[in-house]
Amino acid sequence: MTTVESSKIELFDAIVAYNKEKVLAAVNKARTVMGPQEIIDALAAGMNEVGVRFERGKLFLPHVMVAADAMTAGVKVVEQDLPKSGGKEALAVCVTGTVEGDVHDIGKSIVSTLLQCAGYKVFDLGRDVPLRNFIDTCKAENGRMIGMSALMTTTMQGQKECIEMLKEEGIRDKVKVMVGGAPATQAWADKIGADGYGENAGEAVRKANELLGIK
Ligand code: B12
Repeated sequence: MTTVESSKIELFDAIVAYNKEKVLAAVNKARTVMGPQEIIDALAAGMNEVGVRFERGKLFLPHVMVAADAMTAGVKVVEQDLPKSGGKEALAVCVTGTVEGDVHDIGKSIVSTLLQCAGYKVFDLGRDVPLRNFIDTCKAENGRMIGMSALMTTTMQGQKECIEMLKEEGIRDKVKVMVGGAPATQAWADKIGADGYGENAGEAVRKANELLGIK
C-alpha cells in the first residue's frame, strides 16, 4: 500500500474515532505526502461516515460534535498549505453562508476558503444566516454571487426562499446563485431556479468561474 493510501485511511479512521489528537497527527503526517485538497477530501469522507453511524444510532450527538471539532481543527492546519490568491485584484465578490435554522458550517467554510484561494473576495456570513442578510450584503458589497449551504432537508427550503426574495427585490438577474450541502443536488438546483450546484468545494470554485465567465 502506498503512503498516500495509508494516509487517507488514517485521516478517515481518526475522524470516525472522533479523536482530535489522532486527526491532527494524521493531518501532519499526510501533509508530507498529499496536497491540502486531498487531505480535506479524506477528512470529509470520514465525516460522512460519522453521519451514517449517527443515523444508524451507532454514534450519538456528542460524538458528532467532537468529530466536527476535530475536522475543523484539521482543516485549519491544511489551510496554510492552500495556494494564496497573492494580493491581486479580486475576481468578484461572493457572499456565502449557511441558511437560517442550520448550524452546519464545516463544508461551507471549506467552500469559502477555496473561493478565496481562487481569487474571490468572500463575505462569509457564517451559519444560521437570516436570508435577508445574503441579499443586503450582496447589495452593499456589489456581490456577483451568493453561495448558500444547507445540510438539512428542512433548511434547504431557505435556498429556494432566498431566490424568491432576490426576484422580489428585482436583482435576480444581477446575482448568480449557487447552492450546496449534502442534501442538495443538481435536480434541486434546477427545481428552485439556482444557477449552479457544487457537490464539493473544488466543484464550487469551478462552477463559480463558469457562471461568472472567469477563465
Ligand atoms: C458534523 C455534523 C453536525 C455538527 C455540525 C458542526 C458544524 N460546525 O458544522 C453538529 C453536531 C453541531 C450537528 C448538529 C445537528 N445535526 Co448534523 N450532521 C453533521 C454531519 C455528521 C457531517 C456534516 C459535515 O460537516 N460534513 C463534512 C463536510 C465537509 O461536508 P458538507 O457539509 O456536505 O460540505 C461539502 C459539500 O456538501 C459542498 N458544500 C457545502 N456547502 C456548500 C455550499 C455551496 C454554495 C456549494 C456549491 C457547495 C457546498 O462542499 C463541501 C466541501 O466539500 C452530517 C451528516 C452528513 N453526511 O452530512 C449530519 C447531519 C447533516 N445532521 C443532522 C441532524 C439531524 C442534526 C441535528 C438536528 C441533530 C440534533 N438532533 O440536534 C443538529 C442540527 C442543528 C441545526 N439547527 O442545524 C442530519 C440531517 C438530516 C436531515 N433531515 O436532513 C445529518 C444528515 C445526520 C443524519 N444522517 O441524520 N451536526
